[in-house]
Amino acid sequence: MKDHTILTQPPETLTGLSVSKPSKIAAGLKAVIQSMEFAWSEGGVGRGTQALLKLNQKDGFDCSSCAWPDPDGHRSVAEFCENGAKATASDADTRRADPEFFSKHSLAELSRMTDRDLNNAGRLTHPLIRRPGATHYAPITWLEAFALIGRELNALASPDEALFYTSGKVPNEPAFLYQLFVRQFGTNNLPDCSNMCHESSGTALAPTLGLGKGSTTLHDIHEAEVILIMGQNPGTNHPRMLTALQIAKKKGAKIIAINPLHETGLDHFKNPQDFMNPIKAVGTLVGKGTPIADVFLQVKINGDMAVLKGIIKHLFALEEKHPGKVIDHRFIEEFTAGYEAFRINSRQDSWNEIEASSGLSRKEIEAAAELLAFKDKIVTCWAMGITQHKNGVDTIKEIVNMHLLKGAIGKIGAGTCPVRGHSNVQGDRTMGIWEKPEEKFLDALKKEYRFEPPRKHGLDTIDGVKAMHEGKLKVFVSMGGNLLSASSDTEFVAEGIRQLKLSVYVSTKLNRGHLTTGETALILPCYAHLDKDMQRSGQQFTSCENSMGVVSQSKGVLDPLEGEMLSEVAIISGMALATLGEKSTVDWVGYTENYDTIRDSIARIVPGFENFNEKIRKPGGFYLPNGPRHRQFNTSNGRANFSVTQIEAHELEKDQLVLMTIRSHDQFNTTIYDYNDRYRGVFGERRVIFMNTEDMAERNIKHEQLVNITSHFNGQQRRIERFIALSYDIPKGNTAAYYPEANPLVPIDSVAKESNTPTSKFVVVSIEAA
Ligand SMILES: Nc1nc2c(c(=O)[nH]1)N[C@H]1C(S)=C(S)[C@@H](COP(=O)(O)OP(=O)(O)OC[C@H]3O[C@@H](n4cnc5c(=O)[nH]c(N)nc54)[C@H](O)[C@@H]3O)O[C@H]1N2
Ligand SMILES: Nc1nc2c(c(=O)[nH]1)N[C@H]1C(S)=C(S)[C@@H](COP(=O)(O)OP(=O)(O)OC[C@H]3O[C@@H](n4cnc5c(=O)[nH]c(N)nc54)[C@H](O)[C@@H]3O)O[C@H]1N2
Ligand SMILES: [Mo]
Repeated sequence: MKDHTILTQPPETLTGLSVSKPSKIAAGLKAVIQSMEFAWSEGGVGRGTQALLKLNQKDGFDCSSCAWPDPDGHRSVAEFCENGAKATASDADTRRADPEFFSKHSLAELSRMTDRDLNNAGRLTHPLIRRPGATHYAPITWLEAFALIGRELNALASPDEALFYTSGKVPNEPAFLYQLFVRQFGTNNLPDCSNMCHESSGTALAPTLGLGKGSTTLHDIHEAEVILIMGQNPGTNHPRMLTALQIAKKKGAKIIAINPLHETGLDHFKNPQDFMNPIKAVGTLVGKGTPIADVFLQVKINGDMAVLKGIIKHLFALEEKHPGKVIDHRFIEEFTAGYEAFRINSRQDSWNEIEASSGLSRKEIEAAAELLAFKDKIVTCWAMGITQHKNGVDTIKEIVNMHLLKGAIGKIGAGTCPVRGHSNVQGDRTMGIWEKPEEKFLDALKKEYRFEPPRKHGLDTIDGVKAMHEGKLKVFVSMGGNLLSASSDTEFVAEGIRQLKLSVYVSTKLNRGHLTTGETALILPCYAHLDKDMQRSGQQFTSCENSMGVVSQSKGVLDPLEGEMLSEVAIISGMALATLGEKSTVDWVGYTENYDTIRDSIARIVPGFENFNEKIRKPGGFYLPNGPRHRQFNTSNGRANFSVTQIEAHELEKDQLVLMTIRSHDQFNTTIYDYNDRYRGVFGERRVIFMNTEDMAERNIKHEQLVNITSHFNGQQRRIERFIALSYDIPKGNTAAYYPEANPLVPIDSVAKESNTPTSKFVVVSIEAA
């Protein structure tokens, strides 16, 4: 008898682990070889190389991997990294997940494939429908698909019964049209992946510095004297950042890395781009590479607040010894508010508490503070190891406190640098993808399009999932992404999605999220960044905003595979026309025929985009306005605000450990390219849990033994089984496993204060032999 259940998680079969010592050097020759192998195997030699040569070039397309900026001036021939090459190869795939493929495999069968095999099915080529009760996806015409969406949306009792999710690869032009469609339909239910990602950064930066984005440019990183890298694994997730760090190091910068793991890229780096340059190639890829971190603080998970408090405490102490040399009193006086309360609060923290919470010695923390004490060109970079915590917002406010104390903001070589994830996640927010839009933005929409936008705030990702679970939502539309696997609490999400009347996925490639569906489901295939987008007025380009607020062009270079894919702009316009019909005041057809007309509208609505069409045609694009960069703090009191924060106390029971869910080297979020976490020395397997050797001994668990993991939250338990325990250099009491395999453990209610971001880096678990 065939099993017709649709699995919501990857199959539990083990794929063949082999382990070696973690790598000491990031990138280097191996990275070059890996890039080429991926490009040639999936895209074919011609297509793969053609695409790679245009990746991140001024006349090319924006890498759909991370949001690290491209250099403003000269760009190397190979302006990409190994992982950008994997993402490109995956999009350039010549394999086709076409209707024939779907006729051969039921949803239940597909759900038994690994995530890698689902991605390897190839590019989605035709619109597909899963009709109520059907076992398979079947083809449907675009017209029928749009009409169905229109019918279901218009049948809702309220527009708030629909949820419109966005993943951060969607470029500015489609993102703008998407939010416009959704708001004309009548709701602000516009959650995005940012809610699970850097939401804590925006939430902390807006009230303190007056802008929910970072303040540094690439040039600032090059010019910095000290760079802190907190809760980030650049070697894997932002490899081109290592090039910037290498430049800074060569100019004498000191680097402080704060991480529970000795991540390879934080240690040594060999620039693979040197390999592409024949003069530099000789001798650069052999040898040790550039050492990166000068001080490495192997902090306990969530010990960062304590580290920052320790650093600040020591800065105050050094200021007493060297009055006027450590703290920038002039800056504080002229630009900030709340200093006194902050200063008094900073005195409260005892070294005992700081050491206990951080797992570090006072001496180690003081050594870091001493690197900072007499410098003011300081940049702090951070990512998910900081944001995905209950107190993520406060920890970022403490980072801001440190910068304000040193006057290390709004000058060359200094600033805050939240390192973003998806290539256009920052731009999507700028374009209005936000469940809590600003009134000013809505007013501008109203003026341009003569309609009354909804003012009531909508649902973010976690509240959206909860509303689904409560049966309050009927339609779910997903512009890219994979909410099922990316959200916390996989089973909880699945239960919600199954109650929907209609789920719609606009996607480039097949993922597990397409398999757990509402009563009816649609997959709508779209172009990727690298596909040529031909419309009535000729080839179109779009634009993306990188992590440092630079907006640049992205123009596809490959002929799309044979099939019926449409651009995201065309798909959104199709949905809007079918749903809004005559009611809409927007020229959806005109917008689709020529994206310049979308940009003309954006130019009238979004500050910083004036003369958009002209500026975007300049090679390299343009910078968006950034107050903090110029010491203009657009907060409620017009000043940069110090905050009063506390160290978070975590009460764990005796046998409990803390689990962080992290990315391996061979994945992009829920897209799994392969099974090798090369830098950490883990090959062939993702169902692993990294453990401290003493914690293993206490539990009688041997290296490579199978274990079951249970998470604990408010008396609830969640469980995943058959993971391989690996003895690894990680602080005692801490463990790590890969996202998304470990997501069923993350409790839906365990979220960061204020930002509502899942605490994906702090899951309380117990572990026992399987
Ligand atoms: N190749 C590749 N590139 C990517 C992605 C990808 O999946 N693959 N994803 C993209 C996206 S959307 C994002 S948001 C970024 C994510 O980029 P990262 O934030 O670098 O990704 P994570 O793997 O989540 O790693 C978090 C890092 O924080 C550390 N960490 C965990 N908890 C703590 C803590 O409490 N304190 C400190 N100090 N460190 C901690 C972990 O050891 C790990 O090194 O990367 C983007 N780029
Ligand atoms: N436990 C745990 N959970 C996490 C995290 C964690 O660290 N730990 N990280 C969180 C973070 S930082 C993020 S950003 C989220 C990511 O959450 P999502 O953004 O929802 O997930 P992705 O895996 O990036 O989405 C991949 C899918 O997007 C589609 N896609 C790719 N390119 C395009 C495109 O150009 N256009 C369109 N329309 N579709 C495209 C493809 O179909 C692909 O399968 O996950 C979060 N979840
Ligand atoms: Mo992210």
